[in-house]
Amino acid sequence: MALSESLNDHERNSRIEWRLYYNMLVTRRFEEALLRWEHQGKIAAQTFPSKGQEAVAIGCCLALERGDAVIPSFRTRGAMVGMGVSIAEQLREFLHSPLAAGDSRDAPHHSSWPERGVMPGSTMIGGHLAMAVGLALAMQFDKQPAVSVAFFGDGTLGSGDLHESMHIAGAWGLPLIFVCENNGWEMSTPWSKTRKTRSLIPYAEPFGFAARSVDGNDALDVYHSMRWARGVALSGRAVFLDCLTFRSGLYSSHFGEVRSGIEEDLAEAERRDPLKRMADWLTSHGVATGEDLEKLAQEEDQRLENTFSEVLAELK
Ligand SMILES: Cc1ncc(C[n+]2csc(CCOP(=O)(O)OP(=O)(O)O)c2C)c(N)n1
Ligand SMILES: [Mg+2]
Repeated sequence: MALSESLNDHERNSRIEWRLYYNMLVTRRFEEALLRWEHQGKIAAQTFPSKGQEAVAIGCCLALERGDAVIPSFRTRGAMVGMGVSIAEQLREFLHSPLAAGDSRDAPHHSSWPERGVMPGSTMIGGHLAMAVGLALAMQFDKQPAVSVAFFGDGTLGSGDLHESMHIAGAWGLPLIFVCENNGWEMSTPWSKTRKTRSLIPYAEPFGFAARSVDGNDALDVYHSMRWARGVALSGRAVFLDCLTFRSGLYSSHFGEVRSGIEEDLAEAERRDPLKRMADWLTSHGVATGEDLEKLAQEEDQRLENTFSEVLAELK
């Protein structure tokens, strides 16, 4: 008998490694479906695929606790998934269902579910960071055992909002965690054209942030780093997690790929793919077989199509 057969569903579903894998899978298949549906003319809003970067959002959000709040970047779809917002709820935003949160007036990549800890983002790069600082200040005032988390891409370094936000959060020791989705690109501009170091830690530490370099393609490293960050932030020091990763997909479904000479980087990203690595962990530790994972992906695709039909029916 394969080891995986000796684990019942409850034992498997309660394992953090399984939950990390499953949430990353949902994020990837959902974004692939969004691209497909857009090409088929079934939805109109654009998608900013996080392919290759899913471990950052999922590893962080699964490490959080009730009462914590996150503000996703325009590319952090996984934060919505990881905070427990269902696919139906997210699809309602794309399809303008009458049941959509906030009347679906927001772009679907900035939709929010405050009661679930998902706060509205901003299309202005860096525009959400001061709001995350404000949330952290409110948590500190109210003596809540909670943290405020903001995700942003490394292209945000050029935004004054990042520096102003780090300045005040560092000085006041707010329960704030900044998570950089450091993929080395700012749209189609490589990092070396816009800053001195690939890492953003040298920019964060002088503001008083505790900082850690994270393998953003390793969901377990991200998860444990966020557990550490949460403890530090609650003890009175803001934290910067510099998650090194690579964007394997397009900038967005409306904006074609113009990064030339990235073939080797793409091949390396494929080898270090976060889902593949977590799948290897699960199979090598006897938590699942390759067939289990294949079946799971097929079921997930079917569930997505069913959910699309259900949400579409709400419009009639
Ligand atoms: C204030 C502001 N300036 C410029 C833009 C246009 N813009 C959209 S995304 C982006 C760069 C994003 O870089 P990064 O956050 O690293 O995202 P990546 O493409 O790597 O995921 C820019 C300049 C914007 N949205 N807001
Ligand atoms: Mg980037």
